[in-house]
Amino acid sequence: MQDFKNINYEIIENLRTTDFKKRVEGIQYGTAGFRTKAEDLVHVAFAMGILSVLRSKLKKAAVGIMITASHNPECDNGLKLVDPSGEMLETAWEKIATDLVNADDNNFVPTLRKVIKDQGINEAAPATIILGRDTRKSSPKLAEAAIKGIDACHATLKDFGIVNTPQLHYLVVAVNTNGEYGDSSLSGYYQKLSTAFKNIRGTRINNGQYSAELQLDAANGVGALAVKAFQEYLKGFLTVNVCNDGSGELNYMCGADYVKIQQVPPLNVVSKPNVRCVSIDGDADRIVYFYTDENNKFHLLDGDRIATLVAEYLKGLLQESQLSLNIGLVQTAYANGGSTDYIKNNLKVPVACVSTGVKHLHHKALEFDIGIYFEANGHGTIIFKDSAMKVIRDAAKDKNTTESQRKAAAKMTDVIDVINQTVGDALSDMLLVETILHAKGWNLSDWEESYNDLPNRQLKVKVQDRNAIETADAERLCVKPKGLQEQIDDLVKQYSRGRSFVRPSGTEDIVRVYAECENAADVEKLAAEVAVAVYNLANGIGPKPVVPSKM
Ligand code: 16G
Ligand code: ZN
Repeated sequence: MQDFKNINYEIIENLRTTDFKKRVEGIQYGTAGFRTKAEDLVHVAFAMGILSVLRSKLKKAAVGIMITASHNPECDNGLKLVDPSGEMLETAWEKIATDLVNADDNNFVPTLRKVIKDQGINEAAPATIILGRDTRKSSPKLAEAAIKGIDACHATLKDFGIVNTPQLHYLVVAVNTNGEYGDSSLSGYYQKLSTAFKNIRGTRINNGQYSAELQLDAANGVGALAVKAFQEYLKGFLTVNVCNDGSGELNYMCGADYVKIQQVPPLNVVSKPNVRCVSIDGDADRIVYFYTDENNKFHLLDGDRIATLVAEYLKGLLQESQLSLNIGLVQTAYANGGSTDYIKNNLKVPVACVSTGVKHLHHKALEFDIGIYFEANGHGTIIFKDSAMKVIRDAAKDKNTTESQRKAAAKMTDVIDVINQTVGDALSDMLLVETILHAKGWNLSDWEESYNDLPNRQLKVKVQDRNAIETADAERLCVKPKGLQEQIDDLVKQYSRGRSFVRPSGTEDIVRVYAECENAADVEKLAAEVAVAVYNLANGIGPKPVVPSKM
């Protein structure tokens, strides 16, 4: 029998008032957990170590802690908790986390006791924490602080050291399903995804316009390690040439976020025209594809493209296998209007729009038998209901159907195993896209031909208080400050296929502006005009009629 010792409040109080004193006020658990300057996070890490134990005791399952600040600069860091099913921390607990971290040092233990009482947590219950961190210089110190918190609660710690975000999510689910989802080790992760990929690829490595080689920009982040590990498993099936592999500055002019926002290739990708390139972000949960053509024009294939490619492919496999499972696609307001029109009019797949942030997309996607969700920034995955996976697996073995039906179902079972269903996973998504391009015999320009993106632009506006902006209808409508939505409507009206929305960032102290319209020359102007309207109204300068007539 294991001896479950209770939480040691004395040690906690002692540490909180010495090594892990509160450093800053008002830090918030946002869409990506806590994220700020690394030196301000040490006390946060300690508190999160403790809170993860409470969460684990409550849920009677392992909970994850990931230390990373994704695409932020090296000086930043962050912490997020991963729920037992691999999902983001439940929303109600974001406030609990925020309150605990911001409690005054001498009020920390009482706050902790209150959480335990309010949530009805059994202190004597066992707890297991899965810990992972990225390659930032500040990460070991934060991991150490979290471990101090975990140890003070006498929980079981499984420290996986350096991993990327999707690997940590995978490990949490693998542990909680006793290996049913996959072996709970990094080698289990590589093995599961690469075996399924190789099964589908078979012996024909190249096909039509598709060649099994690509360039990968790893943002100088933790993802580079996973790519290198994958190279071994994929030998002979896919050649991945890595640049920005950690030898340069993290996220500096490289990575998926940079490439998507700036719409330019990253530093150090030296490739011939029309070569297939991908950029992943600093913690490997986002991916975009791109290439530069013979006229040196840059082409981006983002999360919207991946979602449509996958939707079409899975729809085809369902038709071939004659399984009546429903597929749905989930996007955010950032999805290009071109992609949404294509999904509705050509793919004829139901499409939903939700607020930014993985938890919103993930929850909505759970409503479908097969839910495909992607943010335009390249974060996304595909989730299959347990019942849908059973139907597919049974169909692969069903002797009463035709061989082609069985084959399509069998292919889908491998597709399921290529996918990291627990969260957006850049490398799993890459293997899936490579599978589909290979099946179709496509290069990137073939893929790009399915629909045209509308020219688009994103801007950041610094205002006194970004919370002056409030939105509704999945962030497509601005309800505060008064009059701003009317101004946006007036501006948008002047541009063919114009659309624009604004929202306060959840990760930076700014307001984001998105604009798209038919004409590339106009989109900068539309974005700038909306940005001016935001600046004026959010700072209380206005309402000012910034409605310049279009020339
Ligand atoms: C976080 C979100 C990401 C979202 C981004 C928006 C998670 C795990 N990550 O990185 O999905 O796109 O925030 O950032 O939910 P913003 O609020 O600064 O625009
Ligand atoms: Zn990320």
